Amino acid sequence: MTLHRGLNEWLEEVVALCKPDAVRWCDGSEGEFRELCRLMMDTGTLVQLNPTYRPNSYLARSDPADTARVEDRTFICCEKESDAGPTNHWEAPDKMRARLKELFSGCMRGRTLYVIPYSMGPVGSHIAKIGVQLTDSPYVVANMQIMARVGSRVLKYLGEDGPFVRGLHSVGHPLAEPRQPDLSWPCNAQNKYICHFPETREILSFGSGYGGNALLGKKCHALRIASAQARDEGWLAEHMLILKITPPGGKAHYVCAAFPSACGKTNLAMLIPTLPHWKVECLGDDIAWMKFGADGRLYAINPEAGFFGVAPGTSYETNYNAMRTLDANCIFTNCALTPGGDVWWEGMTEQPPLKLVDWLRRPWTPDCGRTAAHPNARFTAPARQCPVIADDWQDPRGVPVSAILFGGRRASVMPLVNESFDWRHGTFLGSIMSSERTAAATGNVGELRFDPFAMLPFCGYHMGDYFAHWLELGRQADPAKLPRIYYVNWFRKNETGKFLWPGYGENSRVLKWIIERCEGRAQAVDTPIGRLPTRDALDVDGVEVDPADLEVLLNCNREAWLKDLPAIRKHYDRFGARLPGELREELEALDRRLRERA
Ligand code: GTP
Ligand code: SPV
Ligand code: MN
Repeated sequence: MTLHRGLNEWLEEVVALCKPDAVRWCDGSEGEFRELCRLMMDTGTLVQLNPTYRPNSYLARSDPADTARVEDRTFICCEKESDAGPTNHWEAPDKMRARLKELFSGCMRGRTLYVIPYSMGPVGSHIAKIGVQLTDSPYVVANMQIMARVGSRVLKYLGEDGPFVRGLHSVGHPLAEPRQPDLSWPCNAQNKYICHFPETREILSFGSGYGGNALLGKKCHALRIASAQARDEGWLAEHMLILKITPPGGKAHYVCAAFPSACGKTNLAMLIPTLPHWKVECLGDDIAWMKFGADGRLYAINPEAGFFGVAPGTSYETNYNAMRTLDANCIFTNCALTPGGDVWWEGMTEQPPLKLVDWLRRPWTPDCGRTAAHPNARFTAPARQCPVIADDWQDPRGVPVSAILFGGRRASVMPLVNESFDWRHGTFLGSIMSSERTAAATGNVGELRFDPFAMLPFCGYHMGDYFAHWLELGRQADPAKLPRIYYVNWFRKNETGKFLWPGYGENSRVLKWIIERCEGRAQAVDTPIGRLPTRDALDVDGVEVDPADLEVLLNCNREAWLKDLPAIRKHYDRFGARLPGELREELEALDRRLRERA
């Protein structure tokens, strides 16, 4: 219960519309988590994993029609269509509200409506924000408990009139009386709507119970709504990990990195350096909110409290720290189940188990020709359990950022690492990011698309205005105090499709060069595309890379870049008059430099 009038009135309206059987205020306690998990075991939503292996951990298996974010069902509903821009689906707020009103009408019959007050960021931090999600999904409640700071303490902080983002969510599957048995994963696959009203800071999500569609604090609030708020208030809400890196005997630096979904944020955030005496610690793996401090530097917080990470490919070899984070108190979704009652996914062990139950609850053997886990199978894990969580990960002041990395999956063209000439050029590099699509969203895996700043599916307003916002913040800041901007690519391949760079822990070599650049200690060569490491500046001592491959990785390939320019021009043309002139100038300057004689 709360004395917050705005919240009470909104709740009353929603109850009248959705007609739940009961309302429950979530307190965020451990008892509540266990109680809801027991409830979900009764409905078949969860199975408890063998507590000998993973105490207090559960496996959920979703409806096969509800396994990832649905970008084509995601809408930005601002008053003017032109404000949503060419990269978002738009609908007029009134029209969308009317349509949703019909869908939400009676949609919670037979269910409990849960009230989840949550804070994105440490409660009380000047960078943090409050939201309240109303949902009929206990799975969402349990996941939100891990992913955000949830419950009574947030409500108390909100007081009687504090501002909050309103999020209404329903799986869209009412239970007709009397006592219709529930499905193990109720959803409404034919009628998914993930709708954002950035002007009124509201989210309405219907029909899906999965990940970013349903855990509204994450992509819907912390990126789509927050990006619009950040533009209005002069800060940044970004799809970025935050890590802390300490050179041997040196001073710690903080680095943020924006890679598209399933392109390596969780892995980089928890990396174990292969370089001796370098230390990497984790502050966040998916989202960063950044504000300028009184000293003129850019400070970042991780608004989340947990990791909703890609399971396939995660192993003790590739990401030991993630594996250890998963030891207890986790929810796994769409992974396979072993006969001993533990989870498994592709890549977890070198040899698959001889027998499994796959994510579709069918018997599975290694020769059956299907994957056992869904490619977008995920774990939900408390960040505090990460063995390398930085001691200052919850510092309400945030941490000062030394460098920002952009990157994606590019089999060709993009070198291993490239330093921008300055903030404006860095903004240019972010704006032309492209990456092969992954299983994190429904669509064609492998298809190359532009994904500026890894924000294509997450920017809550016109992408051209978003570029302008980045440029504007750079103009207002002291250039000497701005983070340096880099473009990295761990995914370069040879003709046979093999990765040229070993990646994972070896990426510490690239981080080392970046930190040494920030400290003015490492060499670079100017090329048409930016500053690349000189051959001796990148520490490749002991790494297994063919010298010829290294040449490719550290080379500015003028012909390949020139071939890419028409696509970049077309990409820019989409933004029309709202593409900042500076970026067009950057593109023409790049074109000129590429054509100059070497
Ligand atoms: P979201 O949670 O969807 O935002 O994804 P993410 O950016 O956190 O991606 P994640 O770290 O989970 O990595 C996704 C996939 O990329 C996994 O299958 C990893 O094994 C693979 N991957 C991560 N880092 C590297 C790398 O350095 N090299 C290669 N080749 N693959 C990598
Ligand atoms: C992503 O797709 O970038 C994710 C997973 O982090 S989800 O929460 O589903 O958006
Ligand atoms: Mn993500």
